[in-house]
This record gives sequence, C-alpha cells and structure tokens, in this order.
Amino acid sequence: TGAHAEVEFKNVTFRYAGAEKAAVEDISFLAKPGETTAIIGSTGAGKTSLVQLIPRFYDIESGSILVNGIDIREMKQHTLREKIGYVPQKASLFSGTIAENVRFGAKDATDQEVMDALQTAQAIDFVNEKEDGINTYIEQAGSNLSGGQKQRLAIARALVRKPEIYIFDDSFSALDYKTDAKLRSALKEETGNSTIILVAQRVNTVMDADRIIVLNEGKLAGIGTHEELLKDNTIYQEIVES
Ligand code: M5T
Ligand code: MG
Repeated sequence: TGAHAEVEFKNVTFRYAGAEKAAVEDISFLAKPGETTAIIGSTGAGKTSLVQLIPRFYDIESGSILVNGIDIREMKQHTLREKIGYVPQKASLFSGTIAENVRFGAKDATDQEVMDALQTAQAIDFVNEKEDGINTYIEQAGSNLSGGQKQRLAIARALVRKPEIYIFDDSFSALDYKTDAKLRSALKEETGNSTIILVAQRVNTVMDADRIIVLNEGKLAGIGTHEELLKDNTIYQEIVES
C-alpha cells in the first residue's frame, strides 16, 4: 500500500568528466518495492558512484535508469528527489538541535514523527539519555556525537520524510553488529513498500537482503542472494573471507 517506486538500471555506464575509465560500467538490475537491494564491493568498486546516479547527481553516458518505468531524465528533478531519501556516505549534520537536524527536509514533521524516526533508527535511547532529549544542541558537524550516533541521526532524517526510495550509502559502517541488525529489522518493519538500496562493505549487513549486487571495478560481478553468491561467486567469496 501507499506510494512505491521500482528502480531499474538498464546497461548503465557512467564516467566522471575527464576520466579514462568508467566508474560504473554496463550495470543492469531491478530494485523492487518492499525489498532490500544491497550493493557490496571493495573500496573504489563504484558503489557511491552508482547510487548517486539515482537522484541524478550526475548524468549517465549510456543506458537508462527508470523509476516506475519512467526514464529519470524525463522527470522533473524535484519530483525525482522528493521520492528519494538519500543518506550520503559522509552524512553531515549542522549546528542546531537533534530535532532540527532530523526535520531537515521535512519541516512539517511533528515531534512525534521525529521521535518515531529516531526510534526506527535505533537512536531514541541515546537521545533520551540527554537531558534535553530531541532539543539537545548538536555542536558544529556533530562533534559532540559518536560516528554511529551521527549515522543514526542521518538515517532518522531520511525516515521522517517517508520516501518511496531509500538509499543508504555505507550508513551502518560505524554501528556494532547488534545495532546494525536491529536497525535493519526495524527498517523492514517500518518502511512498508518502500524500495531500500543499501550499500555496505561487510557481509553481515547485506546477508538478509532480497538481492545482493556485487560490484568489482565498476562492473557487475554477480547478483543473487547470500546463499547463491556464496556458492558460485568468487568475488563474493573473497569478501566473505576477508
Ligand atoms: C569509484 C572515482 C574513484 C574510483 C571510482 C565519488 C567519486 C569517485 N571517483 C571519482 O573520480 N570522483 C568522485 O567524486 O570513481 O569510486 P566510488 O564510487 O567512490 O567507490 P566506492 O563507493 O565503492 O568506494 P568506498 O571506498 O566508498 O567503499 O576510482 O576514484
Ligand atoms: Mg563509497
């Protein structure tokens, strides 16, 4: 139920201006509503480059990216970006309260909606421990917060907007395994029919995904479930063993 959006890559190739080598090369996959599509690969594999193509931060060289069957180049930028909750790899907070930071991009969100987003993001406990709760002031760039706390506030910021498409670029990397697992299961519960695209470097974070895309030097090295890839994908096996 509710609005949902399927994301499809069809033979997508992308090159940074002046670069000799394509950062993303001939990538095709389908990310379905209500499911989690994970992207794994070593550093420099092109994960960030790939997900940044969805909100159209860059234009592709060839192929197409479709949202609900519509080429994103045919969509108004505002219409496209409204559908997307993008948590960048280096999420940035600003000086202001926790509530103001979470409400960024969703000005009309009520305190209850902010609290619900913090709850799903597994941030409510550390926020509640602070004397001023959601009105706690965050120092410049979040210098009074841990890396994992910052990541969870950035995730809450995406959640409060209730977008049709979530993109988490390595957003769980600073969390311990237990918090990572709790957060992923809360996301599954609370995001309904949204499409989740989740970039990660560790296998634990992608294991339960409906499909895992293995990227290697910008190219698709395989798509499958954890079990399928474990069986026959050498690149995935290398990541598991590392
Ligand atoms: C893929 C190059 C980068 C690498 C390749 C973001 C960015 C990347 N690159 C640029 O030339 N300019 C840029 O602005 O593209 O890099 P990535 O997409 O950042 O890889 P990743 O996200 O898989 O790596 P990591 O370290 O985040 O796990 O050749 O130089
Ligand atoms: Mg990256």
